[in-house]
Amino acid sequence: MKVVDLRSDTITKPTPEMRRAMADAEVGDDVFGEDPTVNRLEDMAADLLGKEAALFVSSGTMGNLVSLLTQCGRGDEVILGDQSHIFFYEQGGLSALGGIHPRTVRNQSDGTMHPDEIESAIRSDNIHFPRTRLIALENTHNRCNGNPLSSSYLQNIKDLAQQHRLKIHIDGARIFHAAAALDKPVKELVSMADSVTFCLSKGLCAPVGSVVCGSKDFIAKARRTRKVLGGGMRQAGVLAAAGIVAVQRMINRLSEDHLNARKLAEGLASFEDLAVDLEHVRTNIVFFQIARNDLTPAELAEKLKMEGVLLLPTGPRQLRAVTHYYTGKGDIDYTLEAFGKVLA
Ligand code: TLP
Repeated sequence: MKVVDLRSDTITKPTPEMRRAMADAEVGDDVFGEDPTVNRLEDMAADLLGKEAALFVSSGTMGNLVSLLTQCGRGDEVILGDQSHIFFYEQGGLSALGGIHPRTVRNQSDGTMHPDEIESAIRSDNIHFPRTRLIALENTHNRCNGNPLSSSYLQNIKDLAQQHRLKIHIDGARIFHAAAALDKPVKELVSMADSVTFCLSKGLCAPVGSVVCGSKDFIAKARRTRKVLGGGMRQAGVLAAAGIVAVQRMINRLSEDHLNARKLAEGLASFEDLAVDLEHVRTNIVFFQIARNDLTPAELAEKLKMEGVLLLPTGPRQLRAVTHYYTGKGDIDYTLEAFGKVLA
């Protein structure tokens, strides 16, 4: 049976070109800084994002953790969204491993945190309080409808951070999706960040890996943090080779995924039993709610699975669908037909 897997854009397997590049990759010991393919990927990534340097890491979670552990000390406080991936899905690694205190601010449905709410969360100099060190943003914002954060919003946060001498980290797991949706150069969306992580393995089809970018000094420190976390890889060029193809070939096509997501969202909205916030479907992530009481998300996902469509239940009434390289136009029609059968 044909299967359309919309659970995540992390499910994408490497393309034939990536597999060839992996097989042919020149490698060396990256802990000695001697893997030419890793070095090339890091140079390309730094260039692309307009930063001085970059560091290849195993995952988005490791990229965020390495960044926060490098920017903050024990007892420092990070302001971040209550729906952010770092807060929601990373086992509280920042406090478990770094002794960093998370201070959550409400995420609005577009993924922003209101600047006034951020400002009132910033600690004053008081012996009772932790020290606020950093604001962490997420762009696009996964749990907030995959919404991209605009340049003007990012500029406001930069001004706020400067005024209070705070650092900024961007979890840019899908930063190229944000750039495509906003039609802005990615450099503009990360220029205010002291550190930024982007993922090669979501949407861009590489099998493994993320890249952390920042100043030379920050990356030198981040390299030490990666090592203490056990993330010093050796002949990692076989992985970086796929990452290079991802950066060269996959970024310019992301709008196709956005169009497919839009088509899917509009199709889903036409079912009486489903509710979709169409205004917020701007990238490759579609959240929708079940508007009847006799069907749970797990039951709906199970029924759709029998029809060859895989989705992720994400809340008491909610499911998520994510489009990606392997979601063709025909697959959206196939998915909507499956919904038609299951909801009939
Ligand atoms: N997100 C995954 C799941 O963990 C939910 C997904 O399927 O969307 N930041 C953001 C914004 C992410 O969406 C993710 C992965 C990560 C970080 C973590 O990346 P990995 O899985 O590489 O550690």
